[in-house]
Amino acid sequence: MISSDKKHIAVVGRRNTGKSSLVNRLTGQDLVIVSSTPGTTTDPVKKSMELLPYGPVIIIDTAGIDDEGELGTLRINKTVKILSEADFAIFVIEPSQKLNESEVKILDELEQLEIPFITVINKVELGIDYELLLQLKQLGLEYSNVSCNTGEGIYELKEKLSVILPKEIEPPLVADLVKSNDIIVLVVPIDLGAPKGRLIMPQVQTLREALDEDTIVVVTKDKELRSALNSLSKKPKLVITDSQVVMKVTADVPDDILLTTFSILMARHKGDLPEYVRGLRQIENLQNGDKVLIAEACTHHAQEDDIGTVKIPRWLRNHTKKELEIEVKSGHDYPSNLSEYKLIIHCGGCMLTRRMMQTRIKQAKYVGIPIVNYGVAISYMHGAVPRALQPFEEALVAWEEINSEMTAK
Ligand SMILES: Nc1nc2c(ncn2[C@@H]2O[C@H](COP(=O)(O)OP(=O)(O)OP(=O)(O)O)[C@@H](O)[C@H]2O)c(=O)[nH]1
Ligand code: SF4
Ligand SMILES: [Mg+2]
Repeated sequence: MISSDKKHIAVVGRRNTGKSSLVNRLTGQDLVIVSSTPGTTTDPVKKSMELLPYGPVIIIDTAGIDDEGELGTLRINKTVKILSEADFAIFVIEPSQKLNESEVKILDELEQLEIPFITVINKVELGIDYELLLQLKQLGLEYSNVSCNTGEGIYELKEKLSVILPKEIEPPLVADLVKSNDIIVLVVPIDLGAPKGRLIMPQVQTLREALDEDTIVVVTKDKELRSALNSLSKKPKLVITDSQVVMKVTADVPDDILLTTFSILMARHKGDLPEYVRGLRQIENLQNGDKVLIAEACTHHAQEDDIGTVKIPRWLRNHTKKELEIEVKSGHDYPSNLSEYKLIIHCGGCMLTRRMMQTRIKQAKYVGIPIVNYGVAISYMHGAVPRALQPFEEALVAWEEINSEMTAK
């Protein structure tokens, strides 16, 4: 399991409540620094751990949400950012006093971001304040009692976490599209832009998932695709290609064989495929002078370096025949002027968790900017839509919706 597939658990709370102590207790190791000085943890610290009986998770220690001064505000912002990308939160509080303003604020934040969480009263060997219990009851908050000093309640907390951690199954890449003994053909062009000596993550993950389903996987370059297809004794169930050669592959694969791209598989796995399909409508609405954002979620794009900076801008200009202002931004955050753009073309997000990708889609929706991803946009601009969407009912419905609107214009 790669780290972007593991659930991310953020440990949040006021300074000095014992967040770092709890991370050490949960991981069973002294991984992070604990001290009686408030503000010891300044930057989020991520640790991978096996939370038995749940499975592997990433646990994130954060800075206190009541940190002070200019630096403190920066740290709080970082904590909120971590929170927005977490799948679950552990809210650690002191036993001796009621929740203060910053704690009530973080509860609001959790609610707004729709992050499931558990409240943990630490240092319970010191005794719990009755007023606090009353307040938690009024807020309707359930809680667990622990003492990181004595170890009391830690085992029970782990057990509880295993039960309540989100088990929502992410949409698979291919598992639901195939069955045992089906033949699956993966088209992997090895050109100058391909990374040396290896395949990229979406290809490897798809291959693994297809093998797990007991399918027969044929991997070929685009150049050998025709002879690969001719050499098969039975019709393949599905052909999955790199987006960049989708036009050639569409021509080479007979119409009665299902075809899609790795990027479209990834769009469903991490993102929101129908939302991306609906975003295609905006490509046709772009006007001279419009700003388009090409968003890459990390700085190392494993595919061809120029896909975002050169190829997509070229294809988009050719397709729209408009003078567009196209900007490429890499990194974890969108630019602050997001609302100035008319369209976001997002990378596959292979290094992001589903939650992170969903947050980025939500941010785009919040400012009302249509979003598509590389794979869907590339297939569309190469005339491979709706063909490459055929395996996905919900994407076809979205396509029908916008296609009838676009043709009615
Ligand atoms: N009495 C008691 N003290 C504890 C317990 N857990 C942690 N502490 C103490 O509380 C202090 C703060 O612990 P940390 O784990 O550093 O707390 P933190 O929330 O990470 O603090 P910051 O990083 O500064 O926000 C330390 O002196 C710990 O020894 C506990 O269960 N009981
Ligand atoms: S997260 Fe985006 S930019 Fe980073 S490697 Fe994956 S597809 Fe490329
Ligand atoms: Mg700490």
